[in-house]
Amino acid sequence: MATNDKTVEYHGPTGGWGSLEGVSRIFGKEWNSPTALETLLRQNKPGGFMCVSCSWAKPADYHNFEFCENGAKATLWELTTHRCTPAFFAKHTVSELRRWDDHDLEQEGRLTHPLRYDPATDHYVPCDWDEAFAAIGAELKALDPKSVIFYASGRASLETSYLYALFARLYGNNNLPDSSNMCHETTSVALTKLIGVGVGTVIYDDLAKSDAIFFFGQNPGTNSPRFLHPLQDAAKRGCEIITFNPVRERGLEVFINPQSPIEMLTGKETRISSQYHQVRPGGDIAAILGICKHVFASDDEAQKQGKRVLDTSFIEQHTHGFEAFEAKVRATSWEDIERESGLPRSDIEAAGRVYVKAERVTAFYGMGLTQHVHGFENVALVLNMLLLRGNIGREGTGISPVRGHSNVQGQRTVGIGEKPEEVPLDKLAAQFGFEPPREKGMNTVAACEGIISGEVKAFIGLGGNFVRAIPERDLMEEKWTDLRLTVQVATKLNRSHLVNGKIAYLLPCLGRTEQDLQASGPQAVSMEDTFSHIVGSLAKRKPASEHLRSEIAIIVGLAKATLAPNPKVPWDAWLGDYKQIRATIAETYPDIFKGYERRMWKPGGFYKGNKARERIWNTESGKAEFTTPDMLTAVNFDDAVGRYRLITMRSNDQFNTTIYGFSDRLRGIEGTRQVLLMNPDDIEQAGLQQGQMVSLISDAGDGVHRQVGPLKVTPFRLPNGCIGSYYPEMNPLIPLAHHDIHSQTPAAKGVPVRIIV
Ligand SMILES: Nc1nc2c(c(=O)[nH]1)N[C@H]1C(S)=C(S)[C@@H](COP(=O)(O)OP(=O)(O)OC[C@H]3O[C@@H](n4cnc5c(=O)[nH]c(N)nc54)[C@H](O)[C@@H]3O)O[C@H]1N2
Ligand SMILES: Nc1nc2c(c(=O)[nH]1)N[C@H]1C(S)=C(S)[C@@H](COP(=O)(O)OP(=O)(O)OC[C@H]3O[C@@H](n4cnc5c(=O)[nH]c(N)nc54)[C@H](O)[C@@H]3O)O[C@H]1N2
Ligand SMILES: [Mo]
Repeated sequence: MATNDKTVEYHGPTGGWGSLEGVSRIFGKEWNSPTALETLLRQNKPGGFMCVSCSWAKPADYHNFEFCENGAKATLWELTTHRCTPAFFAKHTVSELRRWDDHDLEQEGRLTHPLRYDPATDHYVPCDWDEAFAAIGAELKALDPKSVIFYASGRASLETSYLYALFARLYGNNNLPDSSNMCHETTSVALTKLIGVGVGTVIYDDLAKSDAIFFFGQNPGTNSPRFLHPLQDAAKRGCEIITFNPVRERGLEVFINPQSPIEMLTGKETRISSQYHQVRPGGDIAAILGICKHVFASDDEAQKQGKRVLDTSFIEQHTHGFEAFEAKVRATSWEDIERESGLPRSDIEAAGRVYVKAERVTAFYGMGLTQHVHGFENVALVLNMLLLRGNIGREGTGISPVRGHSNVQGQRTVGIGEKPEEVPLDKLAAQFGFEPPREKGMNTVAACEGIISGEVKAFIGLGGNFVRAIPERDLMEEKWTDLRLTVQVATKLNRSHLVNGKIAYLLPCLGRTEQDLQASGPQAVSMEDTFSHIVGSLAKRKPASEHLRSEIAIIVGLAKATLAPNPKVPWDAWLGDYKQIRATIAETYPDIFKGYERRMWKPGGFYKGNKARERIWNTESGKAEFTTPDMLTAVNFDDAVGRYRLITMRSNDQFNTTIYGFSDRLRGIEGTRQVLLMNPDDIEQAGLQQGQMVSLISDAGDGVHRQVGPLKVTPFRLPNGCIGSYYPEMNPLIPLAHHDIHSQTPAAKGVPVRIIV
C-alpha cells in the first residue's frame, strides 16, 4: 500500500497539549468559568456525576482529573451558556431550520421550554407541560399501541430506562428500539448465542493482567480516551498491543498523558500498538482465521516435543464445534487469507506469534467489527481465537466490546429492548398486575420499515437523533413527516426535531450534570458501564432553565396522561423519590440489584456479574460455541473496478450526530467534514486529483439512486479499494437492508459505493 508525502495525517501524539487546546478552542468561554471546572472535577468520581459521553469504566482508583478531551467536550456542551428559547423559534420557521446543518442547530444551546409544532405558522411555539401531556396522552389513547415506537438513545439512566420500558409495556407494545440496535446489537446477539451472555467478560482490572491485548476496529483515542491510560500502563509494562484497523488511528499509535505534568513538559510519548495491521474493511474474518492457522501450525510443531499450544482440556470441557472450525482453518489457504484480509501472511503470523506466546489475552473491539453485513461472524471469530487457548474465564483474559453511549448497556439490563424473551415479563405481570405484551416488538430497522410502509403512526424519542443516525436517510426523512405524532425529549435542538410528524412536541429535559430536585429532595440516578459495573451519579449544577423537567418527570407525565390509573404503579411516589424506583428495579431483578442503594456509591460501583466469566455457559449446547464461518469477508459484495468499500467514520470533534467543530485533529483533517479520504494510488488510478470535488453514489445493486456530495478528494493512508468519510453525513448512502444478517445492525463500515465527478 502506498504512503507518500501527500497523504494527510497527524504526527503528534494523542492526549498532550493538543487535547487541551481541542477543548478550549470550542469552549473558550465555558471552559474558563470556575463553575465549569468545579463540575468537571466531580466527573466520574464517587459521589459525583457520571460522564455523559462514553461508557468507559469509572475506576475505583480514580485520577484527580477523571475526564478526557472528549468527556470534557461532552460535559461543556451540556453546560453551554447558549439558550435556544421560544424567541429563537419565533424568528425561524421549521422549514428554514431544516436547511441548517447539525453543528449550527446544536450550537444554539440548551432548549428551555416545552414546545408544540404549529402547522398553521410552521413554527414551534411554547406550551404548558400539562397541555403537552394531555394532548400527547389523548393521541396515544386513540392510536393502536402496536403502531407506536418508543425509541431510546443510550444516555438515559437505569431509573429512567426502567420506567420508560414499563410505560411502553403497560401501554401495550415491545416497540423499544434503542441506539444499541445501530451499534453493539451484533455483540448482544452473537455473544448471547455463543457464550450465553450478551455483554463482555472483561473487567477493568483485567487490563493490568493481560500479556497481550488484541484490538479490532475500535478507536479509543477519540471514542473512549480514558482507555488510553490503562493502555499506556500496559504498553509500559511490556504488554503487547496488536491492532487491526484500516485507518492508522493516532490514539493506537502514541499517547502523551495530559494529566502527567512530566510527560506534558517533556513531550515524552508512549508507543501504544506494538503491531499495527491495516486490514481491509471487512477483512477481519480472514485475518483472524490466519492467526488461528498460525496457532494450529504452532500446535503441530509443539506436539513434536510433546507439548501443546491449544488449551485442549479447556476445548474439550468447555467448548462445542471445535472440529468443524479446525477443519475450516486448515482447509483455508494463505492465498485466500491474504487476498481477503489485505494483509501479508508474514504480518498475520507476527500477530499469531504474540497470541501463542501470551499466557493471558484480552480482545477489544468496536464498530469496525459490529457494523458489517457479517458482523456476527466478525465477533464470533474473535471469540474462536480466544477459545483456542482458554482465553476466557480467567483473570487477564476475555472478550470486550467497547460500548458507546454512557448507559447503553444498562438500558438493556432494565428492560429496554424489543425481544420479549430478554425481559422477565411474568415478574412484571405479577409486580404491576397487568398482562404484558408477549410478541416481539420493533427494533430500529423494523421501526424504519414500519415508518416507510405507514404501519408506524407515532414516534416517541427519549433522546438521540434518530432520523440522522439511521441508514437510508433521504427516504426516511420524506416518510417521517407522514407520522401522526412525534414527541422528542431532548436537551438540544437537532434535525430529528425538525423533520416532525403532523402533531409534534419537543420536550426539554435536564442533563445529567444538573440538579434534579423532587419532593424528597435532590435525586441521584445510576448507570452501567462497559464492564458491567453499576455506579451512582449525583448532579449539583443549576438547571439550564427553570422550565426543564427530568426525564423521569416527563415519562411520568406522559404515562399518567395515557394510561388508566393502576394502584400497583405508583408514578407519583416514584417521581417524588427515585430510591423507590431503585427498590422496584431490585424487586424485578433481585440477583443483579441486591443492595443497589448502598452499593452504587462504592468507588467504581458494583459488578453485575457474568456467568461466562465463571465459565458457566448458558448456551444451547451448555458450552462456549465455536463458529465455522461460510465466508472470509464481512462484506457482501465482490470487488469490482470502480466499486469501493466506504467506511463511515467519527471525527475527534463529534459525539455521534452532535458535531462540536470541524477539527479532526488526530487525523490531520481541518476545517471541513466534506472530505473523501482515499489512498493516493487509488486517486491516481481513478484519474482524480487531490482537492477535486466529487460525489458518491450507492452501488448496492438494488436500483435505488442514493447520492452524497460534493466531497473533496483527500489523500489518506487507507488500504486500496477502501474510502472513508464522515458519519452522519454519509448515511443517505446506506441502504436500510444493508445490515448484519443476524442482528440487523446497519453495516456502516462496509458500504458499496462508486465515485462520480
Ligand atoms: N468522542 C466521541 N466518543 C464516542 C462517540 C463519538 O461519536 N465521539 N460515540 C460513542 C458511541 S455511541 C460508540 S458506539 C462508540 C464508537 O466507538 P468505535 O467503536 O471506536 O467506533 P468508530 O469510530 O465508528 O469506528 C471504530 C474503528 O473501526 C475502524 N474500522 C472500520 N472498518 C473496519 C473493519 O472492517 N475492520 C476493523 N478492524 N476496523 C474497522 C475505523 O477505522 C475506526 O477506527 O464511541 C462512543 N464514544
Ligand atoms: N453511518 C453511520 N451511522 C451510525 C453510526 C456509524 O458509525 N456510522 N453509529 C451508530 C451508533 S453506534 C449510534 S449509538 C447511533 C447514535 O444515535 P443516537 O443515540 O440517536 O444519536 P446521538 O447523536 O447520540 O443523539 C444526540 C442528541 O441527544 C440529545 N441528548 C443529549 N443528551 C441528552 C440527555 O441527557 N437526555 C435526552 N433526552 N436527550 C439528550 C440531544 O438533543 C442530541 O442532539 O448512530 C448510529 N449511526
Ligand atoms: Mo453507539
